[in-house]
Amino acid sequence: MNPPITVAVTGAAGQIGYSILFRIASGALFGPDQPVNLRLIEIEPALPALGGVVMELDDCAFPLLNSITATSSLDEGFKGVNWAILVGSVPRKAGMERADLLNINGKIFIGQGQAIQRNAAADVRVLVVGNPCNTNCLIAMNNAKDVPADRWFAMTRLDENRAKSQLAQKAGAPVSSVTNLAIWGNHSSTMYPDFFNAKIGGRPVTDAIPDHDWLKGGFLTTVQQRGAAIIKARGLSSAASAANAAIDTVRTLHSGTPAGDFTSVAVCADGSYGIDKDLMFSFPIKTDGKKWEVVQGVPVNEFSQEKIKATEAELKDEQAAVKALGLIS
Ligand code: NAX
Repeated sequence: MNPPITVAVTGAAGQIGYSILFRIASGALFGPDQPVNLRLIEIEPALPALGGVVMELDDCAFPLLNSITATSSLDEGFKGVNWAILVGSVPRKAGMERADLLNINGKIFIGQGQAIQRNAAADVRVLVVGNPCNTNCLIAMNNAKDVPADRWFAMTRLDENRAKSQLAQKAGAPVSSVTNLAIWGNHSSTMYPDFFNAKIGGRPVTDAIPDHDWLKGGFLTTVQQRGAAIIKARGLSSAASAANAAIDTVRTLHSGTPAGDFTSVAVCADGSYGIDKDLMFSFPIKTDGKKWEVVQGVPVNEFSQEKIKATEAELKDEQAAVKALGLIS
């Protein structure tokens, strides 16, 4: 058996927490030979509920679950963590402006960034799920300058998975045959699922699906509005699929992308594709499980360029807003 990997999850008593913890503990994240320590972080009022989740984790008797710590202390929660999955944040409520949301959640991610820097293992990697995840990640990263910029990620894999599923259903093909699906930009309704470069069974999607009006219209809006559709149907936001996407993201970053394929995750922009440096921007990424890189040379036509610029503009606005609030320098 390998030495345990320590994983922190914030917002551990929430909906996504309830879906993700059992899968991490069962081995879905790092495989059947890899023990894990779970460090579960919640705000004080949610600790009793978190206690119930811990009881259920105990009751599963997971062979790979080496230890569980449940705490509201960030220093204790992030002690020695190799992976931090930052889920906990405050949802937008009726009457709340976007600036209010950025302000409330931004403060959470200042404290968490600082605590990660103080306490985490030297190899720590961080995935931000709590929304607005790109900008929350930017804030945490800015408050943990000793943790290298290539360790910070914000989740767009749910958008990638949603897009793959829609394309597979339209083409009548298995979802596993859909590859090379890049999500560009922000995890919001402006993100762009790039069907032009995606493939189904190795063929361009634009060949496999002749209905280009659907690709440019219904497909894009279905993927972009999927979160809202789920809230409308369920009365609650997506949780199991979000937890699944977080598992997919960490597993891919830990174990690598298949040859010739890529995945999508928001990373600190390095100037690739002309995107403003330092925005947390979703790109096509390839990795061997240790180092990752933005895949270069993915063709961007006029249609795609317009969409990519729109999502970049939204992220620049968010960046300006959190700068104005003094949350980043
Ligand atoms: P819940 O409201 O069910 O759970 C959030 C949990 O976070 C609560 O238990 C709360 O006590 C805790 N929390 C709040 N502030 C905290 C803090 N400072 N430290 C630690 N814990 C804190 O929300 P849930 O459905 O689990 O969603 C969590 C976040 O994921 C939300 O911000 C949501 O918008 C975001 N999502 C992101 C997605 C993505 O693709 N990036 C998709 C799904 C989801 O919408």
